[in-house]
Order: sequence, then C-alpha cells, then structure tokens
Amino acid sequence: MTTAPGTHHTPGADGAYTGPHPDAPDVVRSAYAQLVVTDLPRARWFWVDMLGFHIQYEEPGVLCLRGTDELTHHSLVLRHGPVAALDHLAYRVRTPEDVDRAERYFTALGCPVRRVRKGTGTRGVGDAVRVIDPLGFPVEFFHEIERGERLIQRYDLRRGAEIARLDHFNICTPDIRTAYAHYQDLGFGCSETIEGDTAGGEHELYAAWMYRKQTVHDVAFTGGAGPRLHHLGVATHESHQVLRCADIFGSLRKEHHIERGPGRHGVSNAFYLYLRDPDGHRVEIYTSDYYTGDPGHETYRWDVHDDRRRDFWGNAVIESWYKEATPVLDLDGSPRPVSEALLDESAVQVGADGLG
Ligand code: 4SX
Ligand code: FE2
Ligand code: CA
Repeated sequence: MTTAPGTHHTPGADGAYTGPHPDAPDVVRSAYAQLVVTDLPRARWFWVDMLGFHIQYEEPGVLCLRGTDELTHHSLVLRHGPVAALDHLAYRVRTPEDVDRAERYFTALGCPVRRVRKGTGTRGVGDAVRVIDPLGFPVEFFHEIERGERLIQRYDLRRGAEIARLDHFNICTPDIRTAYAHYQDLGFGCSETIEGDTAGGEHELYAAWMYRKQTVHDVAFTGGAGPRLHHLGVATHESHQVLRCADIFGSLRKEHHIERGPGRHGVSNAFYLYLRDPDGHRVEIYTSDYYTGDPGHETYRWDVHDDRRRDFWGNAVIESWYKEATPVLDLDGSPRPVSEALLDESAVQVGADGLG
C-alpha cells in the first residue's frame, strides 16, 4: 500500500503510516559498496590519492577502503574485473538475527537470495545475505564486520578531499513510487522529495531521499533506466575539503573528472561536487546536510519546477548527470539488463536546466 509521500510517513501524523513491515530486517545504515573497476592502479589513484580514502586491506585485484571516521573494515571495495559495474550495495543490520530476517524477508518477496557465509564473501565481512531486491539491485545485508584502527585524528595521513565516511547510495530506477514503497517497508524515513506540480495536484514523484541513520539519506532514487547505480555519496567534514579536491584535479590537468559542481544542493542543503572515476563511476563529495533523527521529522517536498531544487543557486544540471550511470551485476556476476525509463525529470520544462 502506498499513499502520497510527505503526507503519511510520520508516525501518528495522519494514521496512514503503518511502520516498517513487521518481518523486515532492522537496517542500521548504508555501509559499503563494491565496485568493479577495469584498471585497479588507475582506480587507486582516483580513490586513494585524489579523494583520500585509506587502504585497510589489499590483495591482488582487490582494495578495501575507508574514510577517517569509519571504524569498520571498509566502506568501499574496488575489485578488478572485465566490465565496470556495481557488484553490490551493502547495508549493515542491527543484530545477527536481522541477517536471518533479511533472508526470510526477501525469500518471501520472491527475490533471488543467496547466503554468504563468513570467510567466503567480501574480506572482513561476517555472515551475510545477498539478494536481488525488488528494484533489481544486488544488495547485501550483514551485521558483523572487522574493525579498523581509529584514524579520526591521524591528520598526518590525510590527503585530497580527506573523505570522512560513506554517506549514501543514489540509484536509478524507472519507478520511483515502487522504490519508495520498498524502502518504506524496510523502515526508511523520507527526508525530501521532488514532485510534479504540487499545487496543480500532479504529484508525480520524481525523486526521494530516504534514511535509517540520522542524516538526510542512506539511499535516494533518480528517475531513469534501471537498475543502475547513479552515484556513491561520500562525506567530508567541511566545504573547503570539497573545494580543495576540485582545485587539485585542476592543477593536475585532470579537470575532466569533474562533472557537476561545486555547488549547494536545494534538496539536503549539502555542499557538493560530482566526479567520475576512471571507469565512469560517479562519486559525490558531500558535506553539511542536517539531522533527521527526531521521530517527528517531516518530509520536505520540492516542486520539480523550482530551479533551486537540485542546485540552490539555480545552476543548470547537465544532461550526463541525468542520463549516465553504472550497470549492476547479478548474484553470479553477470551484468543485469536495464529497463526503460518511465520517468525523466530532465524532460520537464525547467528553466535553469535548459533541458526538455
Ligand atoms: O541534486 S539534488 O539537489 O536533488 C541532490 C542530489 C541532493 C542531495 C544529493 O545527495 C544528491 O545526490
Ligand atoms: Fe547524492
Ligand atoms: Ca566537466
């Protein structure tokens, strides 16, 4: 059952929100992503030397990376492979029993489900379950993960954008309302949406930002052909780190990696910069969004015609940002087919975008 986002998700607001599905696993947060890259030394240059991720573990063909604030083994795994793709997204769940709960929940939904025993999956991760979720994405649920040494005050090790932590996943899917309902069943709150003419009763849902941790999001949806990964959002502490990163790309004549920004988002209020890695995987350097942990936190709804929604200063969003994304893999490692887009925000007549 779905009702209009922003009107019902707050428990008690109008009685319509029924809470997470009773059988859903208790998700703590977006925890890590595993990307397939075609040239690991070049990917290492980008993610480690330029962005400032720390190497926690390496073996031939694999790099496990984390930010300064992360105490877990990794928030990003780069794996060498023949085709650039998303191997899987991973959410940490609250207890070991929640891993079993995830297995039952996705089995009941009729999804492909695979149990990954400790020591057979991603380095450092304990017992896990991998599924192809109802949106077509490869997603892992795990509880146990190895710890890493505290790096928060290792200023001597900082480089590039001085990445603090993974913040969010942004995924392309043709049907935002279905994505919204799926994550609502998993207990995610909704911080912000972009909707069709909210005064004219259009209420087409173009995008939504949903969270378990107490920030604007763990996952957001971009309307378009899917399943594809739109970007990984990684957080810095301060906006000067975002600017410094952009400056270093310029100094090295590597400015072609910069795709959009720097700027201030309307949605989330975060300061941002989008980059493309050597394989075209998109990453957003993101900082200074806001707290959403109050249980009465209400959804903020943007009109798709508001030029400030995606860039608060009204700067145009370029077409590649709407259209290009990373393909995803099946549980057995083969690329998954991509469905047609049902919804195209870039086709809406919006002055600043100059699209449509
Ligand atoms: O472009 S948006 O302002 O809608 C936006 C995009 C807001 C927050 C994000 O993390 C994002 O990727
Ligand atoms: Fe983002
Ligand atoms: Ca550019």
